[in-house]
Amino acid sequence: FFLSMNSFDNKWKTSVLVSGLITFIAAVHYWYMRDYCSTNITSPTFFRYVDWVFTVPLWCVEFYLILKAAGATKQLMWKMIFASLVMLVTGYFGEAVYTTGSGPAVWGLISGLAYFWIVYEIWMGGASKLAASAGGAVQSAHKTLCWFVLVGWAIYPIGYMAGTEGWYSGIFGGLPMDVVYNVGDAINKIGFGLVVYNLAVQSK
Ligand SMILES: *C/C=C(C)/C=C/C=C(C)/C=C/C1=C(C)CCCC1(C)C
Repeated sequence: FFLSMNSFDNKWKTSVLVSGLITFIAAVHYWYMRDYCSTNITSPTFFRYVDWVFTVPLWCVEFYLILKAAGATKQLMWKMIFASLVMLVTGYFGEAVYTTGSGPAVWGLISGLAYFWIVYEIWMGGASKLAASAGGAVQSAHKTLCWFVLVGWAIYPIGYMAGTEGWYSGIFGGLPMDVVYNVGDAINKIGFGLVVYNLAVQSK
């Protein structure tokens, strides 16, 4: 992403740069997580959430950049960033702080509500109207990103339910949480970056 950046129109340069940043930040954290896992033989929960706190808001910035040409406002971007931070902080509470009794289920539910707020905002709120009015490559990229959030992001709550105790443990308890999170990150960071890259190539 970094090396190809300059071959694109100015309009797309920042978007490709952000794709590079998201994957680069994740690469650095995975480097630490690998060390942490092999030394402590436990999940690198803290590093994972630190990574997400940087990369998920960047994801929201990317959404905004793609729709900027269609008239997206910074207000939309900040709304999404706020919702994503609520989702991550409450998820961390359930996974690492309030880990007994109904703690994980309750905090996971609050986190899930913030997640659905984002889903609603991009599928049916202001962002979808802007994308429809832009049409063409912008609209189809927006649609693809919407599917990433609805399906790709839904991998994370599955990992959460696999790794915490709650009413859902009988359903998801057998899955390896870290593997589920790793697959989610690969799809949502690399796959997402490629969608943005493709958009830049198409409308170059
Ligand atoms: C690159 C990293 C990404 C796109 C991470 C996304 C993380 C989520 C969508 C996490 C969502 C969660 C819930 C919806 C409920 C349970 C707690 C979380 C934080 C795992």
